[in-house]
Amino acid sequence: MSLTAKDKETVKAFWAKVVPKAEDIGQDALSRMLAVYPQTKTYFSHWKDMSPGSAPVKKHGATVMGGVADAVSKIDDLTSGLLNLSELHAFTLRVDPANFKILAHNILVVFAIKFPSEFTPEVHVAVDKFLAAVARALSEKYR
Ligand code: HNI
Repeated sequence: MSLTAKDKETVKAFWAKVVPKAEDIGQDALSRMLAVYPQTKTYFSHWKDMSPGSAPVKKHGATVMGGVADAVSKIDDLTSGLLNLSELHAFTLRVDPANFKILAHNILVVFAIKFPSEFTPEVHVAVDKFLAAVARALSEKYR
């Protein structure tokens, strides 16, 4: 399902609230992904410590949220905007694209926890569509 103009505005407005907490959200989402979907741990076996709140989890959580922030700025053309990142995950990192949906789910869960009043059903729908579109764009180079 593609994002309507209204969805895009909703995502951008919500993102303004996310930005100050992005690092926190990133590490929580990543920690949850690794704990609840342990098959995702295979990609991070080079880290010294994969436990929740560890230095690499914090750092990579911030990196991933930086990637999502970049995607917000490219919301009108995610496919070409995320082509380089897709190429990296497909050819260099060899991440199974099923994992993009798993991370998106964990990001949504953390949004719901951190923003209990702002994360309305309307925001939920728009952000869910956006993260699904990001996952699709990241999967582009796998074809
Ligand atoms: Ni992902 C590196 C963004 C999902 C495994 N990832 C990055 C980088 C960005 C990024 C940005 C740093 C790129 C660089 O160095 O130039 N990743 C994103 C985004 C999503 C995502 C926006 C989805 C929303 N990545 C995933 C998933 C996995 C994943 C689901 C595996 C389960 N990513 C990696 C790995 C690296 C990585 C592995 C390299 C990390 C490292 O420490 O070497």
